[in-house]
Amino acid sequence: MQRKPIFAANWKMNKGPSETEDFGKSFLPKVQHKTFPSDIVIAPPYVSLAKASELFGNVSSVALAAQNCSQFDSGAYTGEVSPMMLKEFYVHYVILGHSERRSIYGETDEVINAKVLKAREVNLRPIFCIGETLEEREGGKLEEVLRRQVTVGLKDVTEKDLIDTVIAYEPVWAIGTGVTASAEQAQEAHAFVRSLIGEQFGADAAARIRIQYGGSVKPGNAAELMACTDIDGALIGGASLEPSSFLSIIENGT
Ligand code: G2H
Repeated sequence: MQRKPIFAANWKMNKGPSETEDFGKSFLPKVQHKTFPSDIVIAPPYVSLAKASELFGNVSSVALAAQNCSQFDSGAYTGEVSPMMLKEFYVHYVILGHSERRSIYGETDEVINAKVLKAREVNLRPIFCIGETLEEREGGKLEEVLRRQVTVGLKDVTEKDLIDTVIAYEPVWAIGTGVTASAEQAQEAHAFVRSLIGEQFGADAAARIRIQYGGSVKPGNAAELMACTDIDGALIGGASLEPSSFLSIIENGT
């Protein structure tokens, strides 16, 4: 099964509107009027989405993502942003369940599941993040953790909605640390996640779903990781902040 790779820049809490504009000025000429064999996604902070949609809204090779969304439609939820609000900024994807949301903001598998379902109600495509801590891996709990995150996080998702979802496997010990999972470690985890999707949604869904790798992806390691059978692109933090570095990862990994 041929799956289109997807490279997504997760800027985290970096780049307000003016820095987003600077990035756009440098990145746009490199991607405008070009077709790529992969999907390219940029996830700026909420406050930079208006600027990003102004810059990239008409660029067919680039889609926008939000880094989070509420599990509710509207109402008394101070500080929150609903999936419907994001649609006004030409946002097509939303990162959900990132380990920083899980560990710093206490998001549980159940909350992440509610967000996935709410995002799908308005056709946003979740980039659904999973991954184990070093302690869990060393304690022999890798498969148990991934199984729980996938089973609960994707509960009640239909097969059709699942195909519009991207999974990002991000081992927590590799995030922002400069330590990358080896290609063997990453491939092994990706194959296991694909088998979990097979159990929960069937063989066709397992063959079609895209599973990105995330965790210290750089221009120098992208090719080796992306050559693995079950790795379909990357979710990139630090190395996506520089236009040339993000583009090198896309080019080296495709
Ligand atoms: C993992 C990744 C992007 P980085 O969080 O989601 O960040 O590439 O900086 O490890």
